[in-house]
Amino acid sequence: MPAPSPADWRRPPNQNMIRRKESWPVVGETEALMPDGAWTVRLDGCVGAARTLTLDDLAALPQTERLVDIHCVTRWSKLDCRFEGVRVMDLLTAAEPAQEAVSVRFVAHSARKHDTTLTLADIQRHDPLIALRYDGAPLPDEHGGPVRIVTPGKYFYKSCKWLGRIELLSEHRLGYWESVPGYHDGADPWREERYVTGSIPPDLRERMIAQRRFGGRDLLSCVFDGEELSGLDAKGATLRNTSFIGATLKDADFSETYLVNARFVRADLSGAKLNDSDIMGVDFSRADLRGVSFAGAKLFGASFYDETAGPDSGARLDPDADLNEAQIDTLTDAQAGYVRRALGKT
Ligand SMILES: Nc1nc2c(c(=O)[nH]1)N[C@H]1C(S)=C(S)[C@@H](COP(=O)(O)O)O[C@H]1N2
Ligand SMILES: [Mo]
Repeated sequence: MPAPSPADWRRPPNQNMIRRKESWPVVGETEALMPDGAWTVRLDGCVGAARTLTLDDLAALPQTERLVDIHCVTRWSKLDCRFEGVRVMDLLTAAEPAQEAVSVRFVAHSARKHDTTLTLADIQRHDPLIALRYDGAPLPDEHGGPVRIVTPGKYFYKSCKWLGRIELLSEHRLGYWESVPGYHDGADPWREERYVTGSIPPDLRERMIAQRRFGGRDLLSCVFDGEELSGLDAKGATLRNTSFIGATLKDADFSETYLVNARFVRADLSGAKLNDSDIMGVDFSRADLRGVSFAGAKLFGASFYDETAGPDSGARLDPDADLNEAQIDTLTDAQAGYVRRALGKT
């Protein structure tokens, strides 16, 4: 057996690798809410020495450079991202955390005052960075500039963009993604701690299957494996991490549907509409995708075959499917290669 390449042993389960030079997608909020006046980071809560730091204050503190492997919950990873900034640990030490402090809340200068939390134990273990620079240049605005958190060893939702406040808490709390859509608070990519288990009342699930209408529902981690759902109307629904393994979904309407991390393994999607859907990280291996329309779909990190099982596990694609070159380009090399061959483009 050949030795695994570094990229293989550094790839957590079910993550797809982005090419090294490639930029990474903007996930979640796309812009900061600029504060009136200068950008500041407030450090307060259960600390002896609360303070407000300007960007100049942060830049004047000792800077640490770190190569971080980014693992997004939507199944893409990017290795060796070079961030520079101030260690959260250094700031906390100077702020004299109180005895009762157990957790740290990072809050953004953003429209929804986005937040995420890490326990002090996780801070010590993962040593997050208050990043001011990426790849030798100021952090780009859309990726959290001028200043964001970068937490190595956790899914990227534990890395708050546009940092405005660091609050020490005497009781651990859940952040936005962890409490609203149900992302896993552990966020360990090696244990695939992506989502908490979702559930819907069984009678509602039966009704949804019988009527084949999901309306505008917002569901997490639901399982529809093997169900007969031909002609399903799921237009505009939010279906995070849904399992449709082996389901019959002929002519289903998934247009404008949020389907991140859905599993369509062995599903029959022939004739389905995926127009303008968000299908990042979706698994289409062994699915029937003949006649599917993909116009406007976002498919960063999606899989069309199982790389462990080989190309025989690939999805069936029409040579005239409307997957365009820009979309195929957002896949990893291996996945893009499979799709191009299946579409007869090589
Ligand atoms: N302020 C803020 N920070 C955030 C988010 C957000 O919506 N708002 N999303 C998180 C998620 S889910 C991810 S994957 C990363 C995405 O960072 P990127 O846009 O630089 O890829 O930011 C995290 N930090
Ligand atoms: Mo994310």
